[in-house]
Amino acid sequence: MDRSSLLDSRLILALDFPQANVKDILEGLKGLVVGVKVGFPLALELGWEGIEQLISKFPDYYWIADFKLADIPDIVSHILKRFERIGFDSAIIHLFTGHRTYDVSLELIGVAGMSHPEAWLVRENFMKLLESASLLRIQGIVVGATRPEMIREARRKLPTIRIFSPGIGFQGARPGSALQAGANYEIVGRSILRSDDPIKAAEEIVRAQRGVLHGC
Ligand code: O7M
Repeated sequence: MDRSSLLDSRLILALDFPQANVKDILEGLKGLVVGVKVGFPLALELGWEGIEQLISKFPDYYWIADFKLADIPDIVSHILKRFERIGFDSAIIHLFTGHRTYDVSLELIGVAGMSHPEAWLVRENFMKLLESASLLRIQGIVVGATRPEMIREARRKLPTIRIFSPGIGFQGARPGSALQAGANYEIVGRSILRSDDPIKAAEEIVRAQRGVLHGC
């Protein structure tokens, strides 16, 4: 993503919980955050039109539709095309449903590893999910930052895929640690949005990331 080098940031904001000042926050984070991930909590609150308006007001962000799609290919394909029209740049899909190339310009990101301790079934099938990602020829995968050994394994198996890692801050992983293990982006929600000063919280994360990437 060009925006990432432009900002010298690998931070993706998980805009999970609707808050009144969401537009001010997005305005304030423009120089720090590469992309914004939205999912059901925000969609249920704002509706699809609300999300579409938000995307059109902040077109510079890399917008990720996180609805973790896992249906038959024709349905997934239909939803992806609709996401494209809403203005999303990418969408998150599950990888256990099989392989199919989708005729969309949206980038696809598959869930390969999850950050929460209860995700044992995902962990046990991690290698197969990586294989599924490879067969699908998708652009990115999600691997939890709380499992740096899984990030390292994913990086070894899929050297060119983009790795998105959630689990920083609130879930325990240190900012920059996923990048250190080989991820490309760190997804952060509550540590920024629940902070008294979201801009400062994001600045601190980006500073830690730069420390890892540039050794400063
Ligand atoms: O920083 P947090 O913990 O407030 O938010 C983390 C975000 O990452 C939140 O939006 C979760 O839905 C998401 N996430 C995980 O926390 N763990 C995972 O394993 C996967 C995801 C995710 O984004 O999947 C696409």
